[in-house]
Amino acid sequence: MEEGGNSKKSIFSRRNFLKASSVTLAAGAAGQFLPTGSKGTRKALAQQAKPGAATKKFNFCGVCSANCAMVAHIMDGRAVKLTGNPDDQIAHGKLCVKGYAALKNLYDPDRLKYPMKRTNPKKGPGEDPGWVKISWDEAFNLTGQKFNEAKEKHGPESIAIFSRPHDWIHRLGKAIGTPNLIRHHNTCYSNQQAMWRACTGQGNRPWMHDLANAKYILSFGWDLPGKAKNMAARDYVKAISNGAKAVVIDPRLSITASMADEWIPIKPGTDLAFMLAMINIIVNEELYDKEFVSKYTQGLDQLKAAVQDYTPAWAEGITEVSAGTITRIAREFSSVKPASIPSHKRDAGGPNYTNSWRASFAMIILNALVGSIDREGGVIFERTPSMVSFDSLFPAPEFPAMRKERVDGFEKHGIMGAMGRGDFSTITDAILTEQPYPLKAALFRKHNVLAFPDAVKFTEALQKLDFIAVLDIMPTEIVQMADVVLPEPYFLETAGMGNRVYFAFYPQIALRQPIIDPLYDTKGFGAIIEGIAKAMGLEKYFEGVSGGKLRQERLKALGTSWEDLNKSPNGMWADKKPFKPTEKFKTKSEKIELYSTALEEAGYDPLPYWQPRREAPSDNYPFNYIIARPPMHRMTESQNNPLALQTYSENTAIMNTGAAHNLGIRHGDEVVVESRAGRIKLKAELTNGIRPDCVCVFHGFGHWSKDLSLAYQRGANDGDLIPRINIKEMVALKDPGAGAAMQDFGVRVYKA
Ligand SMILES: Nc1nc2c(c(=O)[nH]1)N[C@H]1C(S)=C(S)[C@@H](COP(=O)(O)OP(=O)(O)OC[C@H]3O[C@@H](n4cnc5c(=O)[nH]c(N)nc54)[C@H](O)[C@@H]3O)O[C@H]1N2
Ligand SMILES: Nc1nc2c(c(=O)[nH]1)N[C@H]1C(S)=C(S)[C@@H](COP(=O)(O)OP(=O)(O)OC[C@H]3O[C@@H](n4cnc5c(=O)[nH]c(N)nc54)[C@H](O)[C@@H]3O)O[C@H]1N2
Ligand code: SF4
Ligand SMILES: [Mo]
Repeated sequence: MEEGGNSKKSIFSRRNFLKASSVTLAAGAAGQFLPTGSKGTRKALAQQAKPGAATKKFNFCGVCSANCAMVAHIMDGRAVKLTGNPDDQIAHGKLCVKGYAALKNLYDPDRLKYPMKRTNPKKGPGEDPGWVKISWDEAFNLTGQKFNEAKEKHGPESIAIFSRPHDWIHRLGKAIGTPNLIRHHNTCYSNQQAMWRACTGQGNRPWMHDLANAKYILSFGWDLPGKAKNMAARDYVKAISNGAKAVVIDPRLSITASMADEWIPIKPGTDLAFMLAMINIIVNEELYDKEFVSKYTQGLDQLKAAVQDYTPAWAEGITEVSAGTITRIAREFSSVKPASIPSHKRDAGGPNYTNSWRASFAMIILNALVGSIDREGGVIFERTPSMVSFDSLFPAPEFPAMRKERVDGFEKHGIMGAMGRGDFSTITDAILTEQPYPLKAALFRKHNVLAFPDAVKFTEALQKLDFIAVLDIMPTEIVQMADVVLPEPYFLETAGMGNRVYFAFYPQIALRQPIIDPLYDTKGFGAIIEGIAKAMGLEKYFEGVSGGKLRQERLKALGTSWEDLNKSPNGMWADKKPFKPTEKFKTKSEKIELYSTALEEAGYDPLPYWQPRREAPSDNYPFNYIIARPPMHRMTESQNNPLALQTYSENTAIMNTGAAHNLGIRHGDEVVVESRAGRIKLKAELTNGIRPDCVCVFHGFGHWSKDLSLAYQRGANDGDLIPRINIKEMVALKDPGAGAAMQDFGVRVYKA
């Protein structure tokens, strides 16, 4: 690959790649994320019926948020195999490599087995917490007492709950009276969510895509096949096998790029310029879908006026992709039907750069211009069953008054602020400086230390808190920072139901049955939250609340029941109705707003004007830093899984061969990667599949918890290099999604 180059053909021809991938499939489990048909699964299921054979239970995968429905095969009380549920819209009978490996998590000997308290007050890497086993009563009482102490001395807002959104968590937060429910979204997809809300009025961004029917697929860093997301890989391969053209714009030769017709290694953080130039061509040459645009969008004239200066020649200077290539792709994209730009979380529209929200905006506009929003071959709004709400079923007594100002400043962002998601970038400085006010205690669930920008500093900040309670399943780094540990069962030991979201052309629900009895002295999430509430004297907010009743009422409203779902021969409930494209969108104008009035009202640019990223590489830090994740690992949760480690055992600094050699770095050498925030040491991995000005590090490694016996000290944490942002800086960035700018800084690399 040349730097500053024009588009390049993929280094693999498509046919050779597919041939090569089928060889890998035959060779081992690592390749199983690619679809191979569900015949084998059906045969295995048929065998279950025979007496003396394994019994089967239904569940759905909790390793990632795709939640593929699974069938568990149990022999003599032990789960021996997981397979995909053939009737699930998402799984289509297949799991991915991470899902198949989930049994190793279930039976991981390092799992948390009972409640514990620490005896060593010192916290952090290298400190032994001095765990002591305690009873559940003691765990609840200690947590309740410490939370109440913080509440009485410093106000309820001095308690923060770090957790993904959940009914029980919302209830607990309101009962305590803290506005500080802090979630990870601004490191993940908040930009995309903000922009879909602004342009289409959807509460969230769409989670699915009709890739199988697309004839032209344009990816700006979209790489779900490279995450082993089965449903995406399956349809991507199907589309290109049916003759669709795939073009991947990515500084790195991703797995998606390796299967594409064309790989365009764009300069990082400049996709917005490429997209604006595409819009310029499509609008000026009137190549857009006239019927769709006039019927379902508003703001074309303002958009046209705004993009006049954004010519392909202008974009060439910014993106290092030739004007000819940009023009050709704009024309192809708007003439082949259906064409679309799939997008998920951390692609060019994710919270990677300070201009990423504008790129997310431009991607929505491009999809709208070619009529690919909620249409065949395009981005699809998932069709999920409507659910009775927790609050309507369990109305609460009046909640205490709550301070509006959040400790992470998230309420200061119009559009996303209202959703109360949370900011992982600003929380560290807020704790350290006690601004806007002091935080004294925290409850953590499903969030780990290594997920925070500048994780080293975040760990330091946590040492300032008086008390930390952690709900977890494994002794990860956040557990090492805990005063009290409240262990939960693994999802395979729990009951529940899950809407199909990632592939929901029609409403469908999957059943979750405990596949074995819980192995340890754990308690379900709801029971733990209620236990804490009771110990705090807040039991009135949870009176009558029950997960069983919630499930039952939700199913009743759909005309079925928990009993029926449990009796269903395939572990699924479905309301198969034909797909009806959206006619009216949920914006003020009931159209897709190319000129967003919602953004304008909230004080943001209503159009995706050009803005460069915050911090391009400099003489001091000459490399772009790229973060991605490998197919076989899941965030910081799988590095103790022996199967995942067999296929990928530690992360590396992925560099361009020529650029590394210029620095005297050879494949396998130890190198230091350093940013203005920190430094990490790992092995260099050299490839031609990355731009010479980039270094890529996969996320998930660098564990310092000694209780993770396999994960301990493998590789390094990419996030030690990400500069945190304080509230003032975050507000000044005027990003409607309050994105964490995960890659918006330069790094230097040298031999260790
Ligand atoms: N296997 C696996 N799957 C997962 C996860 C996991 O940990 N493991 N995590 C899940 C979660 S929570 C998330 S958020 C998603 C994330 O999954 P993705 O959204 O696929 O995000 P990344 O893995 O970060 O990959 C982003 C891609 O963007 C490219 N990129 C970086 N900078 C630029 C740029 O400036 N321009 C362009 N065009 N491309 C760029 C990178 O090279 C990379 O190929 O994956 C989900 N699925
Ligand atoms: N440096 C860096 N930071 C990042 C990212 C990155 O690429 N690089 N990516 C960002 C993104 S996209 C995301 S989505 C976030 C994810 O960040 P997190 O949501 O914090 O995800 P993990 O780091 O995997 O940590 C999850 C924790 O939950 C625990 N856990 C798993 N299952 C259960 C369960 O059923 N119950 C309970 N109680 N605990 C459980 C795990 O053991 C682990 O301690 O990270 C963000 N932070
Ligand atoms: S894609 Fe893989 S990890 Fe995610 S839910 Fe499906 S099987 Fe599980
Ligand atoms: Mo994410």
